[in-house]
Amino acid sequence: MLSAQERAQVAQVWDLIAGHEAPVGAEVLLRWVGGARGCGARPGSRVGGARREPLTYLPRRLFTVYPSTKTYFPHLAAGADRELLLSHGRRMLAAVGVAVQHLDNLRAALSPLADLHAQALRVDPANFPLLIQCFQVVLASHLQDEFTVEMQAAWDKFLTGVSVVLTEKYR
Ligand code: ZNH
Repeated sequence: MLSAQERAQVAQVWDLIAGHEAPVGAEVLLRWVGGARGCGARPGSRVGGARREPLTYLPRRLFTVYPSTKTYFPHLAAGADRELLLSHGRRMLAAVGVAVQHLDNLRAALSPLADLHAQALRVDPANFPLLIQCFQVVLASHLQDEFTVEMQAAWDKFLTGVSVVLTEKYR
């Protein structure tokens, strides 16, 4: 499904965020309000690195832009429990990392996660494009010019492929 060039672009972007799964993943859901201590801002890191500080945080991500998505995360959406938000962010992005390593084999690699979303969580598939969009906004806001239009296109296609797998076991 992805061309060789698209695969390379997906891998390049992953290399830039790998190691920051928790803050990046949490920020896809809810952007923390605050300065250097906000999600994703670790001095010296590529994501929110020194060059780009201070970051001005706007609380505008999935839960803010698409409030209906909060219904799935009653324990997280208020943003009160930052550790919980980071831990879900880490798990979500770890799964994306697994997908990056298994581009040829997404269906098998994500099969247990597909069962979970279809059978236990029953997340309406319409929510996936919303999360994908917020994911790209987070990447663009942190990586800025490093996140080229080609990378965005590749990443969009990749995340759409992940979503297809995660939503195809619904009955
Ligand atoms: Zn999800 C969970 C991933 C989308 C909702 N997730 C989850 C997890 C993971 C994920 C890894 C964990 C699991 C375990 O623990 O075992 N997701 C994911 C991905 C994606 C997603 C990769 C895409 C791309 N989700 C989604 C959406 C939604 C969701 C769109 C809605 C809106 N999830 C969810 C929930 C959960 C999950 C609700 C549970 C949480 C808790 O538990 O806390």
